Amino acid sequence: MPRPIDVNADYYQIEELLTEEERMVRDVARRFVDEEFMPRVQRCFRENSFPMELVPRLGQLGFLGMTLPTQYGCAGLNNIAYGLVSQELERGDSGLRSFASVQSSLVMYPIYAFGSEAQKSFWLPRLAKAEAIGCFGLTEPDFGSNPSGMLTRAKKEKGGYVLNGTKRWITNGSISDVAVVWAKLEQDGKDVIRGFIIEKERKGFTRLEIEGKFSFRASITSELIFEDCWIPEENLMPGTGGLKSPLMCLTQARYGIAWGATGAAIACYESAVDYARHRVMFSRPIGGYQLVQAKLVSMITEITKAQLLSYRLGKLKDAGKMRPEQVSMAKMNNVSTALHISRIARDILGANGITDDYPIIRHLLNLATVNTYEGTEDIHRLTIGRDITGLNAFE
Ligand code: TGC
Ligand code: FAD
Repeated sequence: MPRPIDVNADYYQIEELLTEEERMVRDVARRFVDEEFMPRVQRCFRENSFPMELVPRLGQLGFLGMTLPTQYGCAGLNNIAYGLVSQELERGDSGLRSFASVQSSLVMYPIYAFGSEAQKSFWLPRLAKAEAIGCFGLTEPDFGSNPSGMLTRAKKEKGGYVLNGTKRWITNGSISDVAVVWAKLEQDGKDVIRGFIIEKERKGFTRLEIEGKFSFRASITSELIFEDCWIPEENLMPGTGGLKSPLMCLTQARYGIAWGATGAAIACYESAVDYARHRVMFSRPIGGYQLVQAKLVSMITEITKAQLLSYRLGKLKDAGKMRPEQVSMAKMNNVSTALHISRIARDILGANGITDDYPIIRHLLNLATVNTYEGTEDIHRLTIGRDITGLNAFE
């Protein structure tokens, strides 16, 4: 389906708040999605594959690690530009935005924030150019919302570490060249969560693709298994120490998701408005009926509120004032709103709403995952609840 040109999801002229550079970056992402990604997405979703041929393009366009410094081959752009790119990529598909989120926020960010100079100068330029693909292993089969309970262990041995454990639900796991993996290491008689860089060739490292997903079908999700996997000492990221290290990465990724989910909502809204204006039932376009209009109005109102939340969050992030709890609010609100919008949009399309001739059912199925990963809606609600009451529901 061509993108309707006469529908504008920028109801509050947020465009005017953007700098020329931010608009330019956004427009590059928009063209890439419309011209290169959209013609492929239906096939990928049907076949449960990621369009690997576009991976180098993500690097060429500067979309990987785009806020990191130019010294490491990154674009050095601000967080509004990063947010706008996330929004455009997820207007295409959550799997496309996820690819960029994982590489940028969950692989390049920890290497940048916690890595040695040697790790940074080796990995960051390669990851920025998409010469290497990365994944992030935190979740385990029995430890999702509560990663502090993880069972994966690293044991110190002469010259390196031996890893044992299983990570599950890992985006890009089986197509990655390198994994950032979190494991407990005994230090001074205490278990401390540390981050390790693990190349795919390491003996004892197995990756298995998870099959049977009805969500994120244009994305690869995997299990990582470590069985006496030896890695050298220099693969430990020296700056990591405690659960706070992976949680800091999640804050970066959740920021991008808050913007991205709105992109998926916009795709659903645009498709629904276009459909409602043209679909005739009882001899009038359904968009002329008050009940349908009420649904469309609630969609654009929620999209506008989500855009403003993201924009303000971006300004706080660029000013170095953003708090993780503020990110929780934007992730929770914008994703659950997008999921709700996708459901209303699907309803407006009637039977056509369940086919992949339109983007809506694909976004709806994807958003069910986005509402779960990177902290479920409940976890973010409880995080904000803890912040405003001072009482910890997790204890
Ligand atoms: P808690 O005591 O709250 O925190 C431990 C330390 O970390 C600090 N902290 C954070 N720092 C930065 N950003 C955040 N978001 C932070 N949240 C907490 C905190 O201040 C503390 O610091 P310190 O100095 O006192 O040590 O830890 P807890 O065990 O009570 O857990 C809290 C909870 C439940 C919120 C946390 O575990 C959590 O966020 N759970 C959700 C797990 C999750 O989101 N997993 C995501 C896996 S990755 C993924 O889904 C990738 S999808 C990628 C894609 O495809 O796009
Ligand atoms: P659980 O933690 O078992 O939660 C189940 C339900 O219980 C949820 O509704 C939850 O909100 C609720 N719940 C849990 N605790 C509480 C509580 N204290 N109070 C109230 N309710 C609670 N992980 C990675 O590490 N790397 C990745 O790249 C990655 N990619 C993913 C890609 C996909 C497609 C998916 C589906 C997941 C991915 N994940 C990844 C894992 C994801 O982060 C976890 O699924 C998520 O954190 C939730 O964990 P869980 O699935 O174990 O759910």
